[in-house]
Amino acid sequence: APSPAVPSVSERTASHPCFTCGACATSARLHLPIAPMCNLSCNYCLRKYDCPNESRPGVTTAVLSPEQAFERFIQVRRDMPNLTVVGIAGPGDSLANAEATFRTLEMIRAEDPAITFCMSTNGLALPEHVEDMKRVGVSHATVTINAVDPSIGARIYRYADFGGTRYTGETAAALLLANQLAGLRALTAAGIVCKVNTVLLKGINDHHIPKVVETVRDLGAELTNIMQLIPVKGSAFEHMPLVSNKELMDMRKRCEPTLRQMYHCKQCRADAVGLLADDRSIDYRPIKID
Ligand code: CLF
Ligand code: SF4
Repeated sequence: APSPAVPSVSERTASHPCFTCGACATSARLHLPIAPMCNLSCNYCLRKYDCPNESRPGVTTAVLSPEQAFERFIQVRRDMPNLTVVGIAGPGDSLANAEATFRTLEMIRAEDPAITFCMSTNGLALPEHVEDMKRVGVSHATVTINAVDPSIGARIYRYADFGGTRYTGETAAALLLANQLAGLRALTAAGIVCKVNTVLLKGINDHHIPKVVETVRDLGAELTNIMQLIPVKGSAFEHMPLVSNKELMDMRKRCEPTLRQMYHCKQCRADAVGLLADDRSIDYRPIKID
């Protein structure tokens, strides 16, 4: 029997609801919440919520095993003929849970060569995993980069766990940055289409974001997604000043001549299902009793 048509990378981009604005009203994505742990500590994060780098902080997400995630994929593909993308976006970091992430993607890839794989990461563990991403057929990736200067990064990150050691301060920020930039370069060299998410932090990186956008453009990123901070109660940035929609739009417009900007991000949950503007995850989450 002929195998199902495997789309080219540009066809995958055209049907990816985050990378192509025109696809977001028609193409659905499925986030599989299989990645609970994190190797980084961002000041705007409180680990009991979804990773705010990619996901809206909400109620605690039920974490799935790779087998449960595979079952959910089969179920959602049956329910949604317009499903084009499977994404791994937390609730922690996809690569701080590399075993679960790649086992899940391997199982799905064996079943479906056509579905597009998308991964989101803080980038700390990226250089050591680009080969794995290629092997399972990840075509799209998001790296969250909030600063390209360790003295600014030191105000955003509390610590970074790498190679069995916990780093803090500018050492942590410099290590994170080196891995993010090397990882991004390796991804784009491998033909993986990359987006960079940046959280706009008033008084911390607002003046610096154009530099971030230039830097990631030079490493081959296709677009940047400058996002609002959603202050999480109990996090170190709980009382950070809010960024207005106008301030956010002004920053995106200012960066648009440097690199294509994303304007339609919904700051999705780690278990989001369906169209970006119509999250159906409630239909798939187990009923919570507490
Ligand atoms: Fe998910 Fe992210 Fe892939 Fe999209 S979401 S891993 S790139 S498939 Fe999209 Fe949601 Fe915004 Fe992310 S709207 S939070 S940008
Ligand atoms: Fe939290 Fe995400 Fe940062 Fe990890 S990468 S500390 S989950 S915001």
